[in-house]
Amino acid sequence: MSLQEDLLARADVLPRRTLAVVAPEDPEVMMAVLEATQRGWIRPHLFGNPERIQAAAQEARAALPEDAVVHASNSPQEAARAAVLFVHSGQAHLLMKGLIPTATLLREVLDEQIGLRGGELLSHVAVFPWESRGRFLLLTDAAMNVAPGLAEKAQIILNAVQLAHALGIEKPKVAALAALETVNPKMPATLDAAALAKMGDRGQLGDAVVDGPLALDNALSPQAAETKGIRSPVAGQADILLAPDLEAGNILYKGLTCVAGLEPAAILLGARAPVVLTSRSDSHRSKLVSLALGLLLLARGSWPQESPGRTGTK
Ligand code: COD
Repeated sequence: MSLQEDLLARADVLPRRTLAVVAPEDPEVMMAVLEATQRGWIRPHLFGNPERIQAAAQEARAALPEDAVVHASNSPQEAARAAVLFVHSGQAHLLMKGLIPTATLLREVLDEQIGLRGGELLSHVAVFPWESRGRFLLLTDAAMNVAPGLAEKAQIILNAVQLAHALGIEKPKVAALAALETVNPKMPATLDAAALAKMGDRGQLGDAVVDGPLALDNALSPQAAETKGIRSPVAGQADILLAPDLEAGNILYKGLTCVAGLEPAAILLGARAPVVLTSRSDSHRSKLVSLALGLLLLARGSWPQESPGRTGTK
């Protein structure tokens, strides 16, 4: 069984949840949502333009569940606002991004009145199934935090560690990435990485092993680490890659998908509910596995706030 299939099978036995989808006006989103519905994972509520949603369902050759569509025709922002409010008010357990720019959705998620802030920093984690190594590779943050400082990077690591634990990685190895493995005062990413490594040593970053700075090859390739003589419990074996900023993270994400052909799942952590946040160009499989991640996280019950009225059983 592939790593992705294993995740899907794990979601098959979890309680059914209510999902709010923002602008699912795209066949790839629709296929993922409808497959998740058929597998018994979710009750979907689809926020957006009804005609375009119907057209996407037809293109995906799938029938929409009755009463699933919630009218929000004017703009993707209107759909985002309505869907976020739906989750905020406890009517859905998780949120999913459809055909809408990431920043437009995130602004609604961050809204102080109706948003999903949970008191922590929100951050994005991508999960790549690395089949040839038989394990998952997590990358953060490729989509939300533009230029995180040291404190933000620490919280970004804590969020990713939470997801790694949900995936069954007991003590994830975290590589704080930079362009090289030595500290260079002219390269701020190396300074942050060294400080994070020390925070990790002192137990400030949860149940994880953190090291840095590490260049990408040193983080992932045991041979590269050996050739360079790097003695580190993380080198060559990283489970989580912390990017120094969003540009680097996003380029690495797209490199892994477009060049290496890996199919990511992706999710936002730190909010009051899991937010499934894949790239608009990701496949329906990628979106389905991302939904499975959201369900796994909910099943661990580690969310900052759960509304009392929610029902979590099939
Ligand atoms: N977690 C918690 N609170 C946050 C976070 C966060 N990660 N980011 C901002 N906030 C809070 C701030 O403290 C503030 O109170 C409020 O939200 C607004 O913050 P600003 O002023 O930074 O808000 P914006 O609207 O200028 O920016 C927020 C975005 C998420 C839109 C911005 O960070 C962004 O554009 N991120 C990148 C999104 C993107 O384009 N990704 C592309 C790759 S897919």
